[in-house]
Amino acid sequence: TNAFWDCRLSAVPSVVARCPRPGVDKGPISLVEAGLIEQLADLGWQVNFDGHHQFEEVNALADPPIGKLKNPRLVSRVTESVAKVVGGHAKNGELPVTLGGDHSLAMGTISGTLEQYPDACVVWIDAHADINTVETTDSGNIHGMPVSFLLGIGTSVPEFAWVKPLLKADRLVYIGLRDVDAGEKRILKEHNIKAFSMHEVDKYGIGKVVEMALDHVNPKRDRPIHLSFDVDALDPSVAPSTGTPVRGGLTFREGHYICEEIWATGLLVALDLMEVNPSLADPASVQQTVTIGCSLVRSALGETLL
Ligand code: Z70
Ligand code: MN
Ligand code: MN
Ligand code: MN
Repeated sequence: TNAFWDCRLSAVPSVVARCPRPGVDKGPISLVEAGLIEQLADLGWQVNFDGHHQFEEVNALADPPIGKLKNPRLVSRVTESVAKVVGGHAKNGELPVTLGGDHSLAMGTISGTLEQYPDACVVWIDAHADINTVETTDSGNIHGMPVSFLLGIGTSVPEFAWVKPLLKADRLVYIGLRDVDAGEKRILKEHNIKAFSMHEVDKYGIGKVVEMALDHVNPKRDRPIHLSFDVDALDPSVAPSTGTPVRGGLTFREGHYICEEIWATGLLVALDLMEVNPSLADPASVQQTVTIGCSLVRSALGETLL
């Protein structure tokens, strides 16, 4: 899916939310409608919600593919604007929470974070590596490519010239991978990118995996952390309403454990919760996914079990 919703919360002291497509693709605004803002306020956050940001003028653009890339102008304009908004909130000392929507939005959110915190690291939770380049992409879906743009690998696309290659390969770590394209596997090896697939989660357990992941990107536990969480990292039985469900994913507790541990570092500076897509399932599945989306965000923002 290449629909865009970008519902943003910025917390510590404030939260903002936006949704670019009115009507049909309400998407992650469902988390806000389900009471996320009140839930965060109950956790003690001062929440600023600035309504839906609209991108109607971009949606109206003629946007033929550039090479294989689908909706390149739409994705570029929206993500660039997201980068500015997230960067602005980070600059104000707020913690931006972005609810998506297409994971290509992370090009914007991570650009915004790294602009303000150049030494930040990225913890990317996903079934997919989202690291295809113009050369390796089969689908042309830009949600399968944001990481390569942030790293500055592959042939650059003039339409995306605004994306600065601010992310270093050793400041990135993945957890949850299980659907990685052949070209992406090559890129991960070539750039020595640390990735914990579901195989490692099975082998070591989630506790050890999160510890090893943080030891890799944040050995002294002194770097700001951007957590980019794609709900499809969770098993489809846990979070069914997403564009590309892949079986064999994280359990409910494994997903929440990751969020709890990242929060416990005291280093979280930005959070994405992406690929929640309520248009793709029956009402009960949607409800389940939205509820879990809210509880993942709460866990990442300090909710504890005791
Ligand atoms: C595939 C591609 C992807 C999300 C699918 C899939 C990538 N590697 N990411 N769903 N969220 O199209 O590049
Ligand atoms: Mn998508
Ligand atoms: Mn993703
Ligand atoms: Mn994914």
